[in-house]
Amino acid sequence: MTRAPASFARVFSSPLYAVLDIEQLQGRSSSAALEGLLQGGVSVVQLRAKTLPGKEFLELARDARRQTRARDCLLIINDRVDIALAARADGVHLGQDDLPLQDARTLMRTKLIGISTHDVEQARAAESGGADYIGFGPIFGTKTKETGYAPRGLPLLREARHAVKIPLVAIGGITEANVVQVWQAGADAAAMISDVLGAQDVAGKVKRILVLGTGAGLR
Ligand code: 3NM
Repeated sequence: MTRAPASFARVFSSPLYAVLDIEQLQGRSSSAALEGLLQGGVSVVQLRAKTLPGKEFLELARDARRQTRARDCLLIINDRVDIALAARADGVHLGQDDLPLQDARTLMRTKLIGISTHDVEQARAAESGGADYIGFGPIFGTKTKETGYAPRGLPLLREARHAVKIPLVAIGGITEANVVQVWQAGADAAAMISDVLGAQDVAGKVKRILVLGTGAGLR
C-alpha cells in the first residue's frame, strides 16, 4: 500500500487539526477565517463545505490552496476526492458512506486519506484498508454534526488508540477546556470546529491550544 510519508508525518506534527467548516464562519469570509487559523500557527486544515455545489466548493478549495501553500500548511478536503484532486490538495477526508477507501486510494495515489470512524471495528478496518489516519468520534457531545452515535468518551478513545497504529485524530465536542484530556487519552491530534471558529480571536485561540499541546508529557 502506497503512503505519503512526508506529508503524513507533517499532519501529525501538530496536536491541532483545524476544520474550516464554512457553515461556522460567524459572519467572516472563509479566507478571513482561514487567515486566522494560519496566523495562529495551524499546520493542517480540513476544508468542510457540506452544502456547497461542486463548482463553488472547488473555487473555495482553490483559494484555500493558495492561502495554505503560502504558509506551508497542509490542506485536506472533506468528502470529495474529485475536489481534492482538482484543487491539488494534500489529501481527502472520507466518511463511512463516502467513496470506499480502496477506490479513493486508486484515485488519490500517494496523497493522504483520512477515514472517519466511530468504533474500534471501523478504526481497524480503516487501518487495514490503507488509510493514512483515522478520525475517531464523537468524543463528547457536539451540535456541529448529527453523527448518529452517542458520545464515545475517553475510555473508548483509549481503546481505539490501542487498536490501531496509524495516527488518530479525535473529533467531536473538543474544546480548549477538554483538549488536554483528549491528548492524554492518546489522540495524536484533536480536530476542532466550533470552539475555534466560534472564538472572537481565532488566531489567539489557536495559539493558546498549540501552547497547551506543547505541554510536556501530554502526548
Ligand atoms: N465529525 P465540533 S463529530 C465533523 O464523530 C464531525 O465523526 C464527527 O465539531 C465524528 O468541534 C464532528 O464543533 C463535529 O464539535 C465536530
